[in-house]
Amino acid sequence: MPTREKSQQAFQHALQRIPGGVNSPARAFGAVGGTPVFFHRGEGPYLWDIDGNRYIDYVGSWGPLILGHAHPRVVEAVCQAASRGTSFGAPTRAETQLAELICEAVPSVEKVRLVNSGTEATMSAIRLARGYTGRNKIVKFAGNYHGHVDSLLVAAGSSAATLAVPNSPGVTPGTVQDTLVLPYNDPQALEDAFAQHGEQIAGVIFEPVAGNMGCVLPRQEFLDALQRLTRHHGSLLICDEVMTGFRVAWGGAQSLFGLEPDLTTLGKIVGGGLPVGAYGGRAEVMDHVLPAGKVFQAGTLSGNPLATAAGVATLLELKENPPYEKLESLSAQLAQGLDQAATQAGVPHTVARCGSMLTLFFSPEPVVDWDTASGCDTKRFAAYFWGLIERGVYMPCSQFEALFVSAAHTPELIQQTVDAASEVLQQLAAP
Ligand code: HOZ
Repeated sequence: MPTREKSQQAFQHALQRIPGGVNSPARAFGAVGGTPVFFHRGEGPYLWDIDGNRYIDYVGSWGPLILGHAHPRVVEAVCQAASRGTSFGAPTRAETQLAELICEAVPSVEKVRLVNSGTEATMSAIRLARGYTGRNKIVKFAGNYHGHVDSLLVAAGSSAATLAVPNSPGVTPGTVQDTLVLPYNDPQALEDAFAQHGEQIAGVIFEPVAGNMGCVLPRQEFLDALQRLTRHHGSLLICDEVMTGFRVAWGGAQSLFGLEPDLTTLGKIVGGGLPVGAYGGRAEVMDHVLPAGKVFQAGTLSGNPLATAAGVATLLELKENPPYEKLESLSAQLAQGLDQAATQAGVPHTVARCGSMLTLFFSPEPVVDWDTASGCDTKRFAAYFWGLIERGVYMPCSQFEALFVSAAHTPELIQQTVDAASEVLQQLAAP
């Protein structure tokens, strides 16, 4: 049994100076118990912790590392950029190159602004939607996550257009009074909200494949309603592709489902593992952003040379050597393997997948929204997670996160993972 003594000590040390010992709560193991693993190296599909244990990694830094850890092309680009200076606070040609790659991949994006995180991207996009339309209300969906933007940190109200309630101390009722929370995948709830508030709705922000309540697929009729109702009422459709952009396809989820959003938010892969976000859309809308227009948005390190170099190198690699067929076959192998293993063990479950993001839900019912996601057996998930850690497999530490397969994984590693999961699931099912 591998020990993690050094990780445990490092966590105790971190607790003295960092709230909760972590710089983002998602990595604190709160949902699975125990203490987080501290890492010191990643290469390809593997991570090594500070005790020297090796893991097959399915977190991939929560999505950015579609090429695997320390991809040589990305490392080379970052090192070269660093040697020329890390930040100028002034324009570089590489920023335009990254913008062009994004616009080429995602045709609904004609102009794009680079920022530093997915949170900044969604925050800026909803400000732009409000500035552009002159309206105040934003619709979001329960169980969708758009970073820690105050007005989007709203509890899951599952009935249509419920009164929004902030779900973090520090988020004032006033901040969220213009946020309408609706159930995901429910076209009727959307129809009702527009019937009631249509003229006040600036925009609707949504994850085209939800990744923050586990991986939840959209129903086509829900997507159709999003497109139709926003167009009809003059509201902006804001497609949050921070997770799905360049992940489920080169053109993102919108290319898979035939969506034409007004604005798209990106992050994760677009920065190749460095802090980058982006928001873009129709030129006529984007030209409302300062200094072309009047909607304020700024950032000292936005488009900085290091992050931009990592992003350009990653997108060029994806464009020149597309890994999407390989990712599809590896991910299908993993999804089928986990499904079979859970079935053989007699563990009630359902598997959801879109491309290389997927979740094994400990629920016998299909998961379509937050209500069905929150009914999963999270205790069983915690035992499954730790069983996999003991066997050298690192999965997201919550039932409500998607796992990611990278182009550096192989069929052999997927088989090893399925074998490990099978052992764990058999143990979980044992009386
Ligand atoms: N689901 C989160 C990001 N989309 C996990 C990462 C984090 O918040 O640290």
